[in-house]
Amino acid sequence: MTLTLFDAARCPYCARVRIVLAEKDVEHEVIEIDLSDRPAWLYEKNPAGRVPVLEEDGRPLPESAVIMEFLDERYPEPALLPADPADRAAVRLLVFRDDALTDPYYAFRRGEGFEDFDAALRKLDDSLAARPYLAGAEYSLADIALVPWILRARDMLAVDFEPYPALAAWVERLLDRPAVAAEAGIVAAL
Ligand SMILES: N[C@@H](CCC(=O)N[C@@H](CS)C(=O)NCC(=O)O)C(=O)O
Repeated sequence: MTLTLFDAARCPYCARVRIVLAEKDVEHEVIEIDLSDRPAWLYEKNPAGRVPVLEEDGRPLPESAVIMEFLDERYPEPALLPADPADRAAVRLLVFRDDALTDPYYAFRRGEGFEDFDAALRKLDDSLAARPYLAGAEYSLADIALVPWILRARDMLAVDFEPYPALAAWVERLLDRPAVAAEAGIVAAL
């Protein structure tokens, strides 16, 4: 079975897939896409022309949330979705509502003020004050889905996490994992 990730280092959606592949230690090839001059053939793999695309034996799969779940099913160890359907649904809901974090992140990045991003970070901080991981006691796809924006906020937008102690502790907890630490290394090199 051959697995190819069409990737872009700066892309947080690709980061999700990179982290899942690293957690599961899956052998794969990486093709870096220059998004400012992307090849026409990318649209054959994803009509939206976006990365990530993961191709297994010539079958391209776009959309990071779908790819993450595909990888969790194809390579079940370590499991990144809980066993119980209600708990799985809770993880999926956090991923499905990722725009609660990403919309204010991009608005802040566009220079539209910090207020909404601050509110989103405070919400995450509140929720992480009650549990070690976003969906509860266990690390899951929900953490992987959101941490790419947090790492980029910290390292590329110079956001200080001191006002969000539970969020800061969660980042440190995640950085203990080699898969997330590797992604932090990619962000540091951007
Ligand atoms: N919903 C997609 C979003 C992917 C996405 O927006 N990727 C960006 C890079 S971070 C991209 O390819 N942008 C190029 C474009 O929008 O034309 C996913 O989750 O995979």
